[in-house]
Amino acid sequence: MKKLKENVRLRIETQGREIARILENYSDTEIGKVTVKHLMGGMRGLQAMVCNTSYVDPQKGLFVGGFDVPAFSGKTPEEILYLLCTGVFPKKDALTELRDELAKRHEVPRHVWPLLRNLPKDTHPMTMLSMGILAMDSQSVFKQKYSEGIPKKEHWEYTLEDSLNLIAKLPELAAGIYRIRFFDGELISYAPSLDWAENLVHMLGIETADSSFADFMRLYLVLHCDHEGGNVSAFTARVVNSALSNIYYAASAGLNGLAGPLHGLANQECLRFIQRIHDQLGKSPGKEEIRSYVLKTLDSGNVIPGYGHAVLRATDPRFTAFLKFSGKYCDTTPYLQTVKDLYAVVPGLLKTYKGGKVANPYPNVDAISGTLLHYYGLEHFDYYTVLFGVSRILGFCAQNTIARGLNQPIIRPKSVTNKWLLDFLGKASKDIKHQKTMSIKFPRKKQTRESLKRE
Ligand code: HAX
Repeated sequence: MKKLKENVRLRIETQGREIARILENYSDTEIGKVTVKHLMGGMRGLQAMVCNTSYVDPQKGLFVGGFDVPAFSGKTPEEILYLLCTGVFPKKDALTELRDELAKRHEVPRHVWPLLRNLPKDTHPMTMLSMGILAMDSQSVFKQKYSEGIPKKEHWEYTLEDSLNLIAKLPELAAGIYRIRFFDGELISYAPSLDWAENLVHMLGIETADSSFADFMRLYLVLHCDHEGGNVSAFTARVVNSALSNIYYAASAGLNGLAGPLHGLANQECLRFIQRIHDQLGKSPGKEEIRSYVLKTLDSGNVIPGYGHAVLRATDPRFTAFLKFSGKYCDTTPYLQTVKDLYAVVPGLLKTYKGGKVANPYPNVDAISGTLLHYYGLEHFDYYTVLFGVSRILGFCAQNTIARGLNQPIIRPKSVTNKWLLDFLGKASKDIKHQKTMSIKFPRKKQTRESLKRE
């Protein structure tokens, strides 16, 4: 992995110089304000951290290394991993080197399988993925080297080493979970001639008539790779790794956040939602019937899965990329038709729902991804977030390798109590009253007695 490592080193050096320059000149410069709403509202919109692997523009969506979704969605997951880590796409020899590295490291340690097999049969596959990864922490090179006392400047090298080991094993681990959880537990062997995504498809062992399954899996694993630093899973992974917990701990923790229905689990929830529509309204409901169903769902106090976003304020370009893919391969299924009908109906309804309270009425990536997984024969909804997780670990690994290279400190924001806040606000409101009095006493413009009275 000489080339990847060299380019990661270059990126860390460049970013290190940028950070030094920023800190030297602007350490105490304010870039925004913190409001009470930020404190009470999940810090939504608060700019409080830096992440350079990717960026989400509220209108244009995800950018990875400066490339928007249409520009990077035709690439392979290996190319995206390289891009996330280095900021550039790999040349042919660097890509071959990375693929060979991943192939060399593909094997899941043996002790992981009995652990997964011994879990209750109804364990959620996300629990299995998180536990499988956590169990591999025994192989952490970072942990070993840290206990030997390596200098701080080498932390990133062993984080990268752990990251490649972890990423390489994900197809075998994720496919194994599928086989254990939903079939007879017999595992399918890794095929050295296949790439990362193809191997995952191969080891799942799903009989599908459609040869575009591997292409779809590549697209799926590319589109879910990263979504800047503040989302629940990436942020959790960053916080955990900032304590110098190794990447296995960090990835496992991040996945536990991804497993929530407001985050990664939404893709299984979306297909469930569509299935319920079909159960109640038949396989080809009209738009009016769908509209009533959506309204009923909203009235019952439930969210419409796959719609809304904390950052995006337009249709997620990842949704659009999947829609385009489906147009080429599988446009005619009833589920996809309902995805399209929901897209025609839901934004209009959410725009006015709760007096326009929904910040983003448009679909996110989850509104379609599960439907496509189902088309390719993945009928176990509970498994969908595992594939999301496999992809998102690319982002976790890149973000944390770079953070270690930049020696970023432990993350530890300060919390306050209600009492502190009430005292502070009481004092602030007195200050405001005081300032008002002062402005009356010393008006800037010449004012008449009448205008002062009005004020
Ligand atoms: N349906 C109904 N109501 C919705 C809604 C939706 N799809 N999206 C937001 N709202 C509601 C919120 O529940 C909130 O209501 P309350 O104040 O009564 O609690 C109000 O609109 C304002 O919320 P917001 O500011 O628009 O959204 P948030 O940033 O708080 O939350 C969520 C963003 C994605 C969690 C939210 O839109 C949601 O729950 N969507 C449905 C679930 C979903 O699709 N999740 C996947 C998101 C993408 C992702 O992370 N994938 O992993």
